[in-house]
Amino acid sequence: MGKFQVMDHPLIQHKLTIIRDKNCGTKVFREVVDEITMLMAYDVARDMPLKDVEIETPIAKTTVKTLAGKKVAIVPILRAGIGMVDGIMKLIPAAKIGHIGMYRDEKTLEPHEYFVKLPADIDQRQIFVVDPMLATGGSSIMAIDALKKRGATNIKFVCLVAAPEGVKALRKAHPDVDIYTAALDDHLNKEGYIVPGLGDAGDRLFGTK
Ligand code: U5P
Repeated sequence: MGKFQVMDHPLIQHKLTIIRDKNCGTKVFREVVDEITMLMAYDVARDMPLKDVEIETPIAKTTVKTLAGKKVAIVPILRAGIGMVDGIMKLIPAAKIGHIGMYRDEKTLEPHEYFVKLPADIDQRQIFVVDPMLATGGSSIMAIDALKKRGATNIKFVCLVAAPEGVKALRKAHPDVDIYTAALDDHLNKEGYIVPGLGDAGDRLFGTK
């Protein structure tokens, strides 16, 4: 079974409170999502494997560590996931970025895949799938289905706010996937929004409402 981790570092909790507030505007929302994602990425990357390299400091030759593992791909679920790409890129600048476009039918709440563009060697990469909200789990399950269909095996899912319903569904559908969230909220409402949540993450990031 994959990991399930609520990353409740005080800085993360504080910053999450800023963006939950309905009076937080688009500019601050975007900046703080970026900061939270960077803080999360630091710990999500904790189990990245290292290997020895020999280098020469100004003083002596020495054997030290460098990242050895699979190369990384960040895969945002469009459109809200885009807000979480830069925060990870700041720490792992060599990562490639894939995109998976999903939209949610507002009546049935069923997700639909409309766009998939991934690095050619996606099957070789450590993948961070990002979406700020894990609500019903429909989008993340389908995005991860799309990745596995193309050979991906090493997948972590990173979100800011999760509902218990979504965590349960994602773990059932993809038990091998590690899930990292900044907060585990109370429940989903009838419209599929997380309560208390932070509203529609895409609209708040891009100022579309
Ligand atoms: N979503 C929100 N806020 C919520 C619930 C869902 O923005 O409170 C959006 C997210 O953008 C995410 C998608 O991409 O819906 C996740 O929904 P689901 O497929 O997990 O239900």
